[in-house]
Formats: sequence, C-alpha cells, structure tokens
Amino acid sequence: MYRESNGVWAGMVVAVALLGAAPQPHPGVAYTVNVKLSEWNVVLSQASVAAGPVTFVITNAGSIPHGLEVEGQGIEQEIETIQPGASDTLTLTLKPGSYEVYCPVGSDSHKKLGMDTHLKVVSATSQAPPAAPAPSEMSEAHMKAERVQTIRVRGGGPVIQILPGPFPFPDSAAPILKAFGDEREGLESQVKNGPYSNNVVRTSGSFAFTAWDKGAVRDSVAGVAEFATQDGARWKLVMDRVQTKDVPHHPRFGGVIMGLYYHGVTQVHTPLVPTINSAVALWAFGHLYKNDVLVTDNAMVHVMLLSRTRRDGDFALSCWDCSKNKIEELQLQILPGPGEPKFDAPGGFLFVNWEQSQGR
Ligand SMILES: [Cu+2]
Repeated sequence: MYRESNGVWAGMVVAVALLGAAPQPHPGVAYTVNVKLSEWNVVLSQASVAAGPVTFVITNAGSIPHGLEVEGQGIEQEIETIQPGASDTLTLTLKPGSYEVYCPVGSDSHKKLGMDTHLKVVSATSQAPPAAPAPSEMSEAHMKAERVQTIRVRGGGPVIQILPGPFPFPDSAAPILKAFGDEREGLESQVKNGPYSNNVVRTSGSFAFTAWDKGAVRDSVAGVAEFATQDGARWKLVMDRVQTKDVPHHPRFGGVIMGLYYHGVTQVHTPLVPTINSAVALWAFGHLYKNDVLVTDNAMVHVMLLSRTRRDGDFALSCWDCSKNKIEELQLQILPGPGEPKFDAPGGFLFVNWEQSQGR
C-alpha cells in the first residue's frame, strides 16, 4: 500500500512537471486521449481526463475493421469503421462523469468480446486527476474469469444434415468477404460449394451437452451426439475438452461464449452464416466414431444454439439477418483435426442441425 501511494505521487509529480498546471485545459485546446483498438481490446492512454474538449486519436492496431463509440452523460458519438492500420479522430466536449468507450461493430459483438472500457471525466476546477494508467487488460480478464455460467442444451425437433452446395446469399456476403484477407479465397470457394447451403436432407439423431463459461481460458464442455448420415452411416461424437486458440476472425472465447451476436455483418467468425444471436457458441475437440470404429480423437467441433436461420418444411436458409428469430436451432459442425484426412462424408465434413432445441 505504501509503495503504491509513492507510485501515485511519483506519477503526479511527473505529470505536473510535464504539463504545468494540468489538467486545467487551456481554452480551446483539447485533451488528447490515444485509443488503440485490437482483437479484442480497447486501450486508452489514460483512464481519466479533465472536463472540456477531448480529442480521441484512434488507431486500429488489429487485423480486422473496428469502430469506436463514446457513450455517457447524454452523449453518444461514433466514428466510421476504420480498417486495420488506419487511424481517425473524434473530438467531443465532455462533462464530468463516466463514459463507456467501446467498439460498436457487429451489434456489439466486438464489445462483448472485450472491446469495452471506461473513461472518467473530472471537473476541470477540481484537483488534478491522478495519472493512473487505464485499467489493465489483465485485471479486466481476471474479473471476467470470476464469473461461471453453465448451460445445458438438448437437441430436438427435425434433424437435418447439410450437404455441400452453393451459399444462397453471395451478394450480401460479398462486401464483408473483402475484410477477411487471407481467408477470403477459402471462403469464396465455400460460396460455391460449402457447408452453408440449401442442400439439406432429413436424418435422425440425438445431441445433449453441458458447457461452462468460466472466462478467459478455463471453459469446459461435456456431451455426446449420435446421428445417422444420408449414406446410412452411424456417427458418434464425444466432446470432453474445448479449443481455446484464437485467430483474428475466429475468436474461440476460451472455448465457450454465451449470448453473442455474430457471423454475417459482425466481422466475427465466418460471414457465410447469416447474422445470428447465439445462446451459446463453443469450439471443442471431440472423439469421433463411425459405425463404432474410432475415426479420430481430435475432431474439430463447432457448436451453436442460435436464432433460427432455416425455413420450416424444406429447411432452406431464410434470412440474412436472423438475429431476432427464436433461439432454437442447434448446429453441430465437425471437421478433421489439424493435418488429418477429410472424413468419408460428402465434402469431408459433418454438419447436422437439430431444428427445435432448448438450452437452460
Ligand atoms: Cu471491433
């Protein structure tokens, strides 16, 4: 405690030495707050400023487009989305109070992934704000890690297998595909013959799992899916551990995340699924068996309980923004593990939906 006090005083001495009478603003001169955007953080150069004009100098240091919104005390202002490597500025006159500073891209999905912080604005005539650093990413991650949420999901209703075929919304996805850089080529081939098609067959099966969202890296999952495919094969998947490795467009949220808007226009995960709201999304490794014979212990699994995307009857994809639909579609996607051969199934992957599912 004594050491910390010393640290604060040392900081204030430095701040006063550098800024003279700071933080009293010079008339007409705006404070500058540098803002660094990346996946998935908003880092401010300082946690507090004096009231008055404030210029945010915003840099996108990430690898996908981001934006910035400042909200509080009756103010709600945002910049246009900026591309990776680009910068922009936003000048606002701020009254004392607390402001939320976040990325609004993707119906707040980037915010939910962690691109959210706060700026404190203090009265210009009061004492100097301490030159405290912005809250560290570590401490925020630590706070998030304290919350544990559990969801139990059971598949129900019609079971369908989705076979490779053309993606029905290529025009809607085209502008978004541009932002996907190196991944674009692979995605464009999926537009022609991928797993988000209307090439659907009815099948049968069961799927139930429990997932725990424990914050940064301690999530877990346990569950079993059993289903038949079009060719009559019987598949069984046992999930017992999550995948946690993030790549820019494919954050895996420590394995499990609940209540997120993503896909489509959100710039999170593939744009080749309509924009949806998910009760739970998870990435896992699984043990996969075909007709009781082990295929792999490292199957790559993506599961979502999401707002409905497909039509009754023929199960064609029926919306581009499906985020307001009822959350009852349970998607199971299984791909071979890293370096493993494709599955003996159409397209080399398994994609099965339970159309009327429940989570609690
Ligand atoms: Cu963002």
